[in-house]
Amino acid sequence: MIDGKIIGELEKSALEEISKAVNFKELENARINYIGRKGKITSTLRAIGKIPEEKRPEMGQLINDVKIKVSNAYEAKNSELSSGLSDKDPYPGDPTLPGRKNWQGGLHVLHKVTKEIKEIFYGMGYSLTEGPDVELDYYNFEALNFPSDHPSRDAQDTFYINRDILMRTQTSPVQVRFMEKNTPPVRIMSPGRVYRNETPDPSHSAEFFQMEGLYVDKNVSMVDLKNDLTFFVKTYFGYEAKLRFRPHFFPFTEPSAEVDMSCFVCKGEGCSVCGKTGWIEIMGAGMVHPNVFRFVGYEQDLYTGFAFGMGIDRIAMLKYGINDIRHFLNNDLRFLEQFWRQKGWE
Ligand code: 2NL
Repeated sequence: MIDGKIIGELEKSALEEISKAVNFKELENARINYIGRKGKITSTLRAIGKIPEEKRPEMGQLINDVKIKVSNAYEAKNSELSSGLSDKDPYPGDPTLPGRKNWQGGLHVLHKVTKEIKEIFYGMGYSLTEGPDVELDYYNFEALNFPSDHPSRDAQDTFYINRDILMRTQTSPVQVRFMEKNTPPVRIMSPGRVYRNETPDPSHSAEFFQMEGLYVDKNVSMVDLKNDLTFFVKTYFGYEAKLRFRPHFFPFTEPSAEVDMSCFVCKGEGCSVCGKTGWIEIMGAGMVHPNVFRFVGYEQDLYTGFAFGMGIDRIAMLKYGINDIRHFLNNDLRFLEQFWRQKGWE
């Protein structure tokens, strides 16, 4: 039967247990024991209906007061423990152990390589332009002098949204948009994600990153192109690097070239990195085709320009010895975190 004595004893032992608690676990046990859903004070309060009716108000008041007191004691103890003011914990932990490390993330390796490339071109006076990943067929192909029967316009190579809209296959459309709105001199770079309908393998991915550059002014020649690209390659891969320009074809440039650098592993002797040739292909480039100027409304007789494009993933793979392009988008931290503490990177 519930009476004042039992309630008094409950109060005493509850307050005692709370005051003795030296950590959250003990405090939580005391709370569960007394004022939790199945605690002694809670169930006593619930059993109030079983005592004679005339005693209920008095006992109810008593047990309620106790519950409030115990709850207050619990709250007080809880903030005492939270503030760390309790020095009664006999197990404060071993202060000689090393502290817990703060987990810190880092930038994605492709982001960092993009940044490094950008810094070099900023140094040559290029500025940054960006544009949409979802493009009009007009900007991605038409204005870049791609004939309508060119194979890269096939749905097999390109992700089409509909007949006129597609995922950009290069970042050149960004530069076309820029030329439409600005008159020469134009000296821009456009990094970004591009999309091609590829089956992934160690050197192919349906999404990868490109850095394109464009310089248009009066009297821009192939010499200027070679100069800027040579400066970039030497700055990024080392001064001893040599460049080689091989004739090639791109619809939007004429003449066009593929650009190789001397192999930084074997210095041109021939090894597995360069496929025994001594040369590594790193980008494509050329003099902007007059038709491109016609599309953006530049005077073809007044201006000339060069353009180039490189795969950022490919540059990153060469720079850091990565053997599979698919690593970049797998988001496996064991791969990504290797590049967070490289020398010279913040
Ligand atoms: C490659 C080749 C290249 C360009 C990109 C370009 C842009 C405009 C006009 C003319 Cl707006 N050309 N871009 C030119 C030559 C090559 O990229 O193999 N990229 C990975």
